[in-house]
Amino acid sequence: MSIVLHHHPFSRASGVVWMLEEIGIEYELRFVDIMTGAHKAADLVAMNPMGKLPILVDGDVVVTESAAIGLYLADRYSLGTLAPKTDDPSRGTYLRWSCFAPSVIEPGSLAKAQSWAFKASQAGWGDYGDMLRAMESAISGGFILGDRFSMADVIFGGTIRFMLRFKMLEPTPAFTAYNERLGARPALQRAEAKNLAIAKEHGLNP
Ligand SMILES: N[C@@H](CCC(=O)N[C@@H](CS)C(=O)NCC(=O)O)C(=O)O
Repeated sequence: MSIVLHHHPFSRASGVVWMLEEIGIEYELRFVDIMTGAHKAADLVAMNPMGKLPILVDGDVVVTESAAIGLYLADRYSLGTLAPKTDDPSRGTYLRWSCFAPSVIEPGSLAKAQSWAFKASQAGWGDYGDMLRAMESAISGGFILGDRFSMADVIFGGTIRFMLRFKMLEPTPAFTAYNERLGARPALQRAEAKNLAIAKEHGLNP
């Protein structure tokens, strides 16, 4: 099997399992015990100098950064389906909101939760209220690309699901309805079952 995901069920690697299930290819999950620091082993740090999960290995290709992994998988294995083709005008919207999740939502939410002092005009994640309005605007058509589900929904939606679950985001009607649409994806349900089974196998309580 050429695709290997270095994985821990309580890490962002759990979201990559959803990506892989949406793509529908074979893959191997290799458990890395982040609780004991196994992700700092030399062979893993050689692949990801950040010493973090997830790490996806596809033959000779190593991809880290969850959003990059999703974009890579969709381009490589689902171009024209989960990723708009490069000449499809919807690709701009697809990339825009895929990048918004790690570059605005993640730091913006952390800044809010930890009361960081910063100038919204200087910080790339800007003002928290603006961020929330932007997020709601992105899903006003149903999915990021309207009625067409794409890998952008796994990336952006995965972040929203995580934040709702851990009460880092107010469950407005728009976010709640989007979360329900995502929750109906069979690939997400399979991924959650796999993550849960691996957690149980390793004696971890979700
Ligand atoms: N920007 C990275 C973040 C990766 C990350 O922070 N991973 C966490 C788990 S979710 C990790 O490996 N933490 C262990 C550590 O930093 O020692 C991504 O999106 O993949």
